[in-house]
Amino acid sequence: MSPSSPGFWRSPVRGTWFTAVLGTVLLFGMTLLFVTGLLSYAAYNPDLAAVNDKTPDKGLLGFYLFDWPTDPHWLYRLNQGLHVTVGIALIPVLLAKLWSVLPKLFALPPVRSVSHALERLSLLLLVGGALFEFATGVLNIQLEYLFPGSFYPLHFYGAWVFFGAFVAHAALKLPRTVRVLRERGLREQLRTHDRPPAAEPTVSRRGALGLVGGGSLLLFGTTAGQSFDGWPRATALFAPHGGAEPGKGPGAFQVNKTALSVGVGADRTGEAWRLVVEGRGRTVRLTRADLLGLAQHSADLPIACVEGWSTSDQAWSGVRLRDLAALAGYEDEPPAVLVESLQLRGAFRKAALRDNQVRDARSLLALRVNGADLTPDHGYPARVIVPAAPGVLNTKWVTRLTFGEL
Ligand SMILES: Nc1nc2c(c(=O)[nH]1)N[C@H]1C(S)=C(S)[C@@H](COP(=O)(O)O)O[C@H]1N2
Ligand SMILES: [Mo]
Repeated sequence: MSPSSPGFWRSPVRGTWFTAVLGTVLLFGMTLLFVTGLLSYAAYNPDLAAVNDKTPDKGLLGFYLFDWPTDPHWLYRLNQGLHVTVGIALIPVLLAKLWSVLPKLFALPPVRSVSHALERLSLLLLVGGALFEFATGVLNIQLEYLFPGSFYPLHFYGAWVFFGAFVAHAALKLPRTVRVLRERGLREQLRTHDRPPAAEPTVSRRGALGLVGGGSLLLFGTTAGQSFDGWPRATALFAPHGGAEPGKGPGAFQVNKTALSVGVGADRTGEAWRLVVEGRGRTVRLTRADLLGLAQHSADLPIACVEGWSTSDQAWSGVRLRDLAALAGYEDEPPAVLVESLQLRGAFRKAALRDNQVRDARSLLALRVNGADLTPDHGYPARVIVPAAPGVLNTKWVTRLTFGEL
């Protein structure tokens, strides 16, 4: 028997009701992923294109971009925690949904009419787009940037292709979905089948939904902990950095890239280190002692990575970015800034911050955290920390700040 004959697909669990339930979950879930994904992209200051984003020709697809705010200070932490945790938890739902409609892939004739051909093409974009987005997303968080530079454009364009097809698909299927779900109640459905079983079912509908829901919950429960400190982090088995709190002491919170792994050695962060601040025709060079001699301010802010993990608020202290802008000749209305690290290899050596971020009194060039000097891994001698910004904009091992239009 071939897959194109109906008898080949024997599971009585398949059917419009099972598909409709999973489709409804995905309707809300995928919409949340799309929205939080676009917000995450906006948070990256992609319009400061020279540095932060090299996505070619976003053009119209960048229509929603706005100046990412600095309040509330946990905004990116929440956004990205949702994006990654919900994304991972939806994997079993997506797979079950595809399984439930699999026979349609083999239906003959492959194309019945022009409109049928168009529908199949849209399904190709829908399914291909969904698998592509989940694959690139999971690879990016688990392999710590398999493709650092290219992940953003891939995931960004993939999202638009997927979502276009998703909207069309949802609009087409919504009336039927609503009808199927209204027809009979959940309890009854869990007991019955759409058609007489061709074989003894290996799993009941209740069992099938339980499997999908249980899988989802398991992934949720082993991922969500990465957005919290203390014991919940120990439950984050699927998090890229595992569930471990890195050591003890003031600097014992999650580290993205260690100093060693990107070749930042003590030879370049010791006495020889200087911070160069450039602005309106002025260049100022400062030692760490000079910086400690300037007015010190503190701010309680988290690190929230695009990978979804985050720390709770840490007590940072150092010099306000806007005070450094003033040193460079921008006494009032500080402009955007280009931040450069002394790091020689690897990604994230530079980042651009927008003027609203520079102006915020909590945006610091931090020298200390939790009452002690920064550890080498957290960016000693000096690092940027900005409220509500993605972790990637909080450049470590800073050596140069260039204020001005970007
Ligand atoms: N120079 C430099 N700064 C960097 C990075 C880096 O790799 N190099 N990683 C960024 C990313 S992606 C994150 S999430 C934060 C992590 O900061 P932490 O390691 O202190 O927690 O640092 C950011 N600053
Ligand atoms: Mo990050």
